[in-house]
Parts: sequence; C-alpha cells; structure tokens
Amino acid sequence: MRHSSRGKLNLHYGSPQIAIGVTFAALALLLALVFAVIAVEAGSDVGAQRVHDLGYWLRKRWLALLLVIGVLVVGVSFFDLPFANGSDAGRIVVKVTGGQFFWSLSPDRVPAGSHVRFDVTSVDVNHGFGLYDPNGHLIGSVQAMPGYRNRLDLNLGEAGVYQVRCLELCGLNHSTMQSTFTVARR
Ligand SMILES: [Cu+2]
Repeated sequence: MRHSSRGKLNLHYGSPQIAIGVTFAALALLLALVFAVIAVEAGSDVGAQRVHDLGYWLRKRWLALLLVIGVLVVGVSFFDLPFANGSDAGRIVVKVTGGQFFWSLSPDRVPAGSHVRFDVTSVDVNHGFGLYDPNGHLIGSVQAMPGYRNRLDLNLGEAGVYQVRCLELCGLNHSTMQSTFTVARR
C-alpha cells in the first residue's frame, strides 16, 4: 500500500503480493488433493489398530515439526524485539524538552547507526513526542509529561533529517510545535 502525493490510497501489487498469492493457490490445490485422496480411500475398510498406529506416527512428527518451527521463529526474531533493554550503555542520550510551543533537543544531531535514548520531559503541559524518519514515517512516540522523564530507545540507521512533531493537542499553537533531528552520514 502506498500513499500518493495527493493523499489518495493506491493499492500496489509487487512481488511480495504475487508470492503470497502463488503460495496461497498452491496450498489450496494441495488441500483439494488431500481431500480427493481421502474421498477415494474412504471406500475401503481399515482396522482400528492401523488408524491408531498411523495417528500416533503422525502426531509425534507433527509435534516435532511444530517444535522446530517454534524454536526457529523465536530464535530468528528474538534479538530484533524492540523492547528497551533498560540500560543506556552504548546509547547516545538525547535530552528532549517540550513546551508550549517548542521542542528542544540536545544534542540535535547524531551519526548514522547510533543507538539513541530519547529522555523526554515537558516544562508545562502534556505533549506527545513523535519522531518521523526522512520518508515521513512515524518511527516512535512517547509522552512528554511535566515532572516525569519518559524514555524512547531507537536505533537510527538511516541518515537524513527527521521531523519531530507534537502528537497531543496541547494548546492553540499545537500544530506549529515541530522541530528537526539530524542523523548525519558517517
Ligand atoms: Cu502539542
């Protein structure tokens, strides 16, 4: 899916969509085949012992397959989980202060590939700190609250100018509450 410059929604069919379609068609065909085989075989009588043996044979292998898939999926995705690791070791801490109607970021520039911890607070009312990458996608947000320091951990790989926008209606000039954050090419 893609948004054109006029904001109209265009559906986009690329290779991922075609791959999913082909996979789905193949699976549907396979399922139909399985049903056909069962329908043909259903005519003959089979002893209970044979059903029992085959059932247990299948069940063991099905469990093993699910375990392997589970371990693989967890193993592959576990280290990419976006949860904060708690410590700011190895992170560049960016102090963010929101107020009616400004953002102040210090530092306001980091090198590409930085692991950044935004340490966010407010001097007056609640604001919403939202960070948009150079393509205009919202990549993270956290509340900016007076008297509290909220953290947002992000790994910023892409160089360019990021936009900071307020995501909580905070007063008359809320819509002007914008700033930028630069990720410099190494
Ligand atoms: Cu605001």
